[in-house]
Amino acid sequence: MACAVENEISEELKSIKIDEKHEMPCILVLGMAGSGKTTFVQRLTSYLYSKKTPPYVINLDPAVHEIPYPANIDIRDTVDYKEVMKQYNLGPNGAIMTSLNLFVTKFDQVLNFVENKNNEYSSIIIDTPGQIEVFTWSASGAIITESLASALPTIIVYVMDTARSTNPVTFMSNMLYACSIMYKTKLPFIVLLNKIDIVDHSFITDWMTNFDSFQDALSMETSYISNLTRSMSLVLDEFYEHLKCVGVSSVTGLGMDNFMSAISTAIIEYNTEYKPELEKKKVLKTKNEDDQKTLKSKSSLESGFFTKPVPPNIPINYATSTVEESDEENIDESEIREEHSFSHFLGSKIQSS
Ligand SMILES: Nc1nc2c(ncn2[C@@H]2O[C@H](COP(=O)(O)OP(=O)(O)OP(=O)(O)O)[C@@H](O)[C@H]2O)c(=O)[nH]1
Ligand SMILES: [Mg+2]
Repeated sequence: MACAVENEISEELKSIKIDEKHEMPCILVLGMAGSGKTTFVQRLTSYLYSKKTPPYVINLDPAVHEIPYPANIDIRDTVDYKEVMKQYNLGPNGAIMTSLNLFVTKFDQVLNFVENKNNEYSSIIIDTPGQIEVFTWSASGAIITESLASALPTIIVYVMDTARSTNPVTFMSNMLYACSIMYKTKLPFIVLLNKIDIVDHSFITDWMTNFDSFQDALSMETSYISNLTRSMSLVLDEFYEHLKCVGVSSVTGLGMDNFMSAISTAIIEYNTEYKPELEKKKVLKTKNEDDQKTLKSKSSLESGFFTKPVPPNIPINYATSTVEESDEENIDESEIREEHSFSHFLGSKIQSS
């Protein structure tokens, strides 16, 4: 059965590669520090190689010491993180952010390069820095995500440490983070419940589908946080409904077939839901830009039409003040004339009465 599924997935990946209409999907791996992003990228890379559908791998973590997979593009080849720390006098997080900012200035070249590889690779996998907020809440992270999403079917894979989520309050805080990233990126989203070789992820699936079971787990908690968590679980109910969760062990490779099926569904989702939205946005953006341009040219035309011509060979400041002064003189003269005629009118009225 597993073998049949594997063959089906591998055929699916081949068709993604061969069919010109299909662009290779971009899998953006995000997650809390130590959740297993890098190990998962390594696992996925070797899985795809074993299916003869090699991926194009990009490392965006400038601070990583060693990477256990062959990276086609490595941020460390472009930016020296330690040098950034020294030269800009920054701490570790500031240096990661600055390194990303420096790298993003070249990202259009990376994108061009990647797009040209469409026929050679099955997908793009991107590993991100451990300090998740540095990527998800920085301008460079947003630029990278948006430019990828507007060019290729981009899917966010949020890696969660299952073994560290057995506490319902910890699980809830992690889910809230996932939720915030999903709403921020507005892209197809997969929650990867990693490290299932340590703890099976069925308890999380249960919590997400069965409200009572989550309440039972929470009953052990006595702090005020448990009440908040209870309310939050009700709020997140709708979020859970549309969420794809897959249990994987990046160390043993367990659950990789399910992950690939989730990716196939996410690609369809991107093409049917997200792409039309993105295209609508693009059209609206170009329309706004065009409107802005015509408005600018119209206003410059109008201002040109109503501006009094500047006499030649006279400095602009001087010319303008002359025009204004002569205007004032005109107003004064006409006002004086009006005053005269009004007092004349009043005088004649008084005389006649
Ligand atoms: N048992 C087990 N350990 C795992 C699994 N995935 C990752 N690990 C371990 O978790 C630790 C962190 O893994 P990394 O892949 O470095 O995690 P990361 O998210 O890339 O870490 P940062 O980039 O520093 O945020 C390592 O010791 C891994 O061996 C897994 O599926 N099972
Ligand atoms: Mg890592």
